Amino acid sequence: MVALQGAPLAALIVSLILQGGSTLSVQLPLFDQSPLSDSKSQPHSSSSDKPLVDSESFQATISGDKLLERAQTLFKIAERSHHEYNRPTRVIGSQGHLGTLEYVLESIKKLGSYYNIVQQPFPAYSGSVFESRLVLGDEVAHSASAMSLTPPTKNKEPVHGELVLVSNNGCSADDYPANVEGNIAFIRRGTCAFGDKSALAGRAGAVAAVIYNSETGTLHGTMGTPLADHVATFGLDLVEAKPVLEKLEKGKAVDAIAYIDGIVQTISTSNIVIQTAGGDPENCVMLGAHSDSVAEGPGINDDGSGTLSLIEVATQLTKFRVNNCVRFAWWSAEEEGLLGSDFYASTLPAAENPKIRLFMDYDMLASPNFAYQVYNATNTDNPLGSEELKNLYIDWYEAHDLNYTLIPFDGRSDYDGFIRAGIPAGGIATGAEGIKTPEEAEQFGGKAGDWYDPCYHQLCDHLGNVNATAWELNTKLVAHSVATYAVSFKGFPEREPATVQGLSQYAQSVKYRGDFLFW
Ligand code: DTR
Ligand code: ZN
Ligand code: ZN
Repeated sequence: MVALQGAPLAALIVSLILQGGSTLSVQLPLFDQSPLSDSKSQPHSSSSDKPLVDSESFQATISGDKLLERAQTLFKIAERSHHEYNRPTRVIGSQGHLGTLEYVLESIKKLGSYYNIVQQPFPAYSGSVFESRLVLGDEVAHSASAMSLTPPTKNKEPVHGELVLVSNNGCSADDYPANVEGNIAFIRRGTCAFGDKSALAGRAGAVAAVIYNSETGTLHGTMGTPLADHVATFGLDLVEAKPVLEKLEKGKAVDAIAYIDGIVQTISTSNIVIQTAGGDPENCVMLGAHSDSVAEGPGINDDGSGTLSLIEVATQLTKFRVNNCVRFAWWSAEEEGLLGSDFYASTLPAAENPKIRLFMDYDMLASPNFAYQVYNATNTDNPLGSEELKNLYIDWYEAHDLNYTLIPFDGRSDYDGFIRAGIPAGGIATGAEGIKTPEEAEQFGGKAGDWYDPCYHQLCDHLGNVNATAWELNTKLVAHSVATYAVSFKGFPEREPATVQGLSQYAQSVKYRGDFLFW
């Protein structure tokens, strides 16, 4: 699970959770940057001296002030990126993100032997598009958007060619006519991923690809994992595509110029996963938040809030004993397309997968114009148990006389890889770029017509961008979710083997990879 490579400046003895749940201490390289600070592990009294965790006492340990104090530390960490990015950020590869990982590790190491810690490295990709333009005939295509993780055009210069209409949805090599070679493929959205279409176009010799939308709206897509065959690829709005399409269908020629200047970098980053030394290792409740932000800002709400809630919950849990094991994860590269959680879930050994009874996602818990949102996971469309988890959140909000709304469970955060791996999942959030309705303003307060998080993916996602009430309250709910399953899975369905039909149904209904469409 952990690749031990490189010549680390800082090597630490970290307990490794082995596949079977046993533990081993190894020299685990951590960062090539500065050695971690010198905190001494606090020896903890044996777990058997402690009271069994109960939800009420555990929730009582959660304090909003402590969360806000941690947020100040996190913002200072984000500021370490200043010299490279001219702004605070915790994007993968930045000092701000490395500092975040260091902060998570340091905070957990202080808790002594209560947890075993694993750092799971994986290759992530980060793309930047500096400039792009698409000209169709004589017109600049204003809706054209270079896909995330697209390669640039050849030599980062404009390429010229005829637009060549690809048959069907361009998901098979046969759909690409011979004259795609040296020209620009014009492909309809649908059936397969944008990255697959781009690779097929590349293999057919296209110099660029344009994928036009099959429904209304702009097409901001991602290529997914970069492949050698990918060519520079744009998404295009249907309204702008239609006149071009009509000409091509009538056999008329349409010239195009495509230009993308950008880079795709491979960055080695890592997930951090910790597990209680106590509790039944065959039955784990797992929860996660993402440690990275977008490049545009420090990500204090997204997902500093979830990251810090998990640190605080993990810290307070050490006052108690657990019956079932509790596993926390801080995912990396969520913002690049859920890469860390996807890597973890898709590489779980077959014997390990069933030990995770459920996964709970905590991404954006403190939006300033918040709504209490619960992912609308069901047992019909998702692995059995997802609905019981949804009901746990609903019951808690109802018991506290609070309103909540159900939001689509559509692959926009780190639960996605778990559902694909057949593991029940769900979670709560407080809203991103969506607009608060007048009804929601009545239910939750705040401002109708504004985004739930007006600073979503922006520089202003800083210390002023959290609602302390929502954050503390939701962190208590995180504690409740942990306490409930750490005590017992009574009434919670046994894990079922994932059905191929169920998984393909989910895969077909989910079009997002994090913040981007991917098919
Ligand atoms: N992927 C998250 C934001 C996010 C999670 N779920 C939703 C639902 C609707 C909009 C946004 C989100 C991020 O890290 O940006
Ligand atoms: Zn985000
Ligand atoms: Zn997020």
